[in-house]
Amino acid sequence: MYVKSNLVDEHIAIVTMDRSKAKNALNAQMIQELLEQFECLSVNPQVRSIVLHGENHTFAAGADIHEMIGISASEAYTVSQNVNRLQNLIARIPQPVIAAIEGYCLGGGLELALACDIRIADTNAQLGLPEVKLGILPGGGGTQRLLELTGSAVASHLILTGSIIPASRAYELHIVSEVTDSCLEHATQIARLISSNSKNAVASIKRLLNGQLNQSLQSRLHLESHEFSLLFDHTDSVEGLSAFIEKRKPKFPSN
Ligand code: CO8
Repeated sequence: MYVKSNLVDEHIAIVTMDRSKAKNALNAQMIQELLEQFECLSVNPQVRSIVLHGENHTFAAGADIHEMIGISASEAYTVSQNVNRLQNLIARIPQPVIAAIEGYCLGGGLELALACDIRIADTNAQLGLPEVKLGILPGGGGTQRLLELTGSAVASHLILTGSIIPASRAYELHIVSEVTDSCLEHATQIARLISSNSKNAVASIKRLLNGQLNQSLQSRLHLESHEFSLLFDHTDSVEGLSAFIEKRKPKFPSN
């Protein structure tokens, strides 16, 4: 078993990648186990937010290079598609996923983090897509997700050079939203904040923030109005709005 998950504060799932002897490099078994864990968490009504991190102060040093040597083009296509499936699953599940990035977060490891909703980096983190140095490319969504996140100047620079950058630079480039010296703790604190909000509103917001960028602004605004209006059919909005007027903490029925 390379992936385990435990629940803290009843509502926060901490998913741990643990293949320390290989710097948590993602092999086929680990990708399969991540798929199974996220499938399982997605239908667990108790779980309101998820933190993904790596054991031994390393997020993941990429795809397993040993497993990639000598594979055929069609096998490489399957690897890329499996990683896409995992990333689409992370985007589709109702709970926000926070990547807590310590140490190396390279290649497929960074590509996985890029699929998460929020990325927090430890001051010791080192991030990059060094695939070009191996004669390959970031085939786990990296070229497109980094491009979407940072624009083409930064994405081209990082992917074409294969440079590895420290957390502080990743923050400047908006690849991570915060840098801290207690990464897992801080990510769990963010998960706690999310879990205290309406589960229903959080799921709606996640749907809006994910996967809509290929549509026109007008259709995205239309979707926003649609999701916004649906929340008014739900008792969470009545409770949230009333609690503010009554100067008390809301008790969301969906939580
Ligand atoms: N794959 C397999 N094994 C690895 C990997 C890896 N990506 N990274 C580290 N390891 C292993 C090493 O082989 C070593 O094993 P052993 O002790 O048996 O020799 C062990 O982990 C410890 O590593 P090092 O001794 O090298 O430790 P250092 O602290 O000296 O260096 C580094 C750490 C800098 C992380 C170094 O190991 C390194 O450069 N690793 C490779 C980084 C890399 O190139 N990543 C990109 C891989 S390709 C990729 O991700 C393609 C993605 C596209 C498809 C998406 C699929 C998910």
